[in-house]
Amino acid sequence: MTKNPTVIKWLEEMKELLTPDQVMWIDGSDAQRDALRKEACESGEMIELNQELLPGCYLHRTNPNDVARVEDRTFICTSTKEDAGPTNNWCAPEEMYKKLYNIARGSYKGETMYIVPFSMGPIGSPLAKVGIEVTDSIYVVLNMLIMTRVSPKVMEVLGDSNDWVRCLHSRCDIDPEYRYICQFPEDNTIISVNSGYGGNVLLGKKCFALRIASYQGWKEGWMAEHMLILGLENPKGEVKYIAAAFPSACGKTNLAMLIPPEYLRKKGYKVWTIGDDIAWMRIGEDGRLYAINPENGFFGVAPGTNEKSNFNALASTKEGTIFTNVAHDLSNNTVWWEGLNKDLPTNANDWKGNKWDPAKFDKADKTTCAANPNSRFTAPAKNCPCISEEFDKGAGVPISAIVFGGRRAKTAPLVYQSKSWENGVFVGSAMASETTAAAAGAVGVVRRDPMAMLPFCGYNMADYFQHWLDMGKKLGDKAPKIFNVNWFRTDDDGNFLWPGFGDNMRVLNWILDRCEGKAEATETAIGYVPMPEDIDLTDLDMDMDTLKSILTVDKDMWTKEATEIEEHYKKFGDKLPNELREQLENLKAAL
Ligand code: OXD
Ligand code: MN
Repeated sequence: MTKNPTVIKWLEEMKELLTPDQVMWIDGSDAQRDALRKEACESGEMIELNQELLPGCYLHRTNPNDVARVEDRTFICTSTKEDAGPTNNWCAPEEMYKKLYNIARGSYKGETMYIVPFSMGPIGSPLAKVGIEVTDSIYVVLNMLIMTRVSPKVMEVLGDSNDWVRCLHSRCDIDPEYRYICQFPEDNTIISVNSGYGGNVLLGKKCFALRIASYQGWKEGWMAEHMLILGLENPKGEVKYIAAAFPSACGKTNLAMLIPPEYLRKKGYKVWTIGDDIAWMRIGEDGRLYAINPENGFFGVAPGTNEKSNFNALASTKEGTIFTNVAHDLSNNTVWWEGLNKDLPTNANDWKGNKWDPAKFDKADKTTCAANPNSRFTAPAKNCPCISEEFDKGAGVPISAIVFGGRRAKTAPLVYQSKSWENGVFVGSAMASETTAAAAGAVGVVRRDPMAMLPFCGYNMADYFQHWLDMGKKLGDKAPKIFNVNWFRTDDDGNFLWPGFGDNMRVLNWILDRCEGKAEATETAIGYVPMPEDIDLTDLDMDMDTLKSILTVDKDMWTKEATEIEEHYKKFGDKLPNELREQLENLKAAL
């Protein structure tokens, strides 16, 4: 498949370490994929679903000890601890290689070593990068075929270059005691052992496209961000692009695939999806910031996805999709999860494969769920009814606005615009979300998650903030405008005041109007807030007073917020960029 000496050398090392019985290059062909699907069904690794209702769709169950990303077992292995920074687990590369090689040694015995050459981003795009994953799991191969672009062309494009990411995955014994997800950014290397769960083993995604790529972006002058990308088309047919970062459980996939309210659809407004999770962004020849989605599919959370909450995501799962840890509806050999519809299946197996009793189902008790709360679908992006025609083009789309957001019951207004790029970086660096009743632990606890990158930044986060500031200097007046949104303001009884979902389009329209200098705003201590009449409430059951209430900036709350940001910043010590310290002082003074 290749003459690239660096690839040949690494694969030889891997063979020697892992001692597989056979080696198979994955070529992206339908015939090879079909044979692997068949083999996985025969071994019980996957279950073939109803091929009339869900053609090309399969169900997989992971070990119950292995159902989510494991942040406490995720390491950034740089030469010095300082390079990994205060927000990452760190281990010296030498020590970690030794430990992981000891765990993985001989672990492919009796198995096939699958070699998956993949491109993150359209093959050959100047914004794309190449990786090679070796794995002993057919499930991983089949997921990689959906989530990335796999083809012999990838190796052609790579040629003799050494600019590719080495990805080693071994299931070993799925032993949580020896589970490690390790990034070696200085060596373009990722090693994942003892897991079979998507986020830990589809190494193109979080490990490469965020942790390794953020480090590469820092060194090479571009950005890898935990952001969705969408295009908003107005009735004149003009499309403007927005990139948005939110911590988990804030509706990123829903926003990426939003369906505008009816009155806007009738006028001719449309939303086009480019990506739902990751954006790679570079400065283009015209000086603007261009973004691609490096992925080729969606690895979405199933529970809560339904025709109303996200019609387009659900439609994306109807063909060629792998479901992981959802319930198996035996009545028609399809899948089910909490929130799909109101009809609890009466003849189903739960995500562990045990008979599920709907009579025992209690919404408040996650242990009674049919589907694991973090159950997933791996769906091809091309299935999405609103996928953008720019999705597969390598040039990327010019970003007009960057949007940050979080779940804040009271503090943050529905939307505000930062006062400058530096001020926007400050807003992103202080991003926070409140924990919900859905997760264990106290409700309403604020977790700071800068740019939604806390678990994904592959180097010192203070350097990452500086990199953002440096990118702003390079972009100058061509820089996207930076905004913050909060769909989650509540009244005193905890009821949401903003309808969210498709109605978020009303806010996106204000954001784009601001980018074009078309909308007014009120200057507050934290930034520019809309004039209430500029948020279009047509057909909404919402009065002006409620809208005004969610646009307020409360001085006392923000004074407390400023104190908390100061505390958050202490972690970074002297490395915190001065510009951000100044921004904090400006905020305090303005309050
Ligand atoms: C994801 C995540 O799976 O952010 O996308 O956890
Ligand atoms: Mn994500």
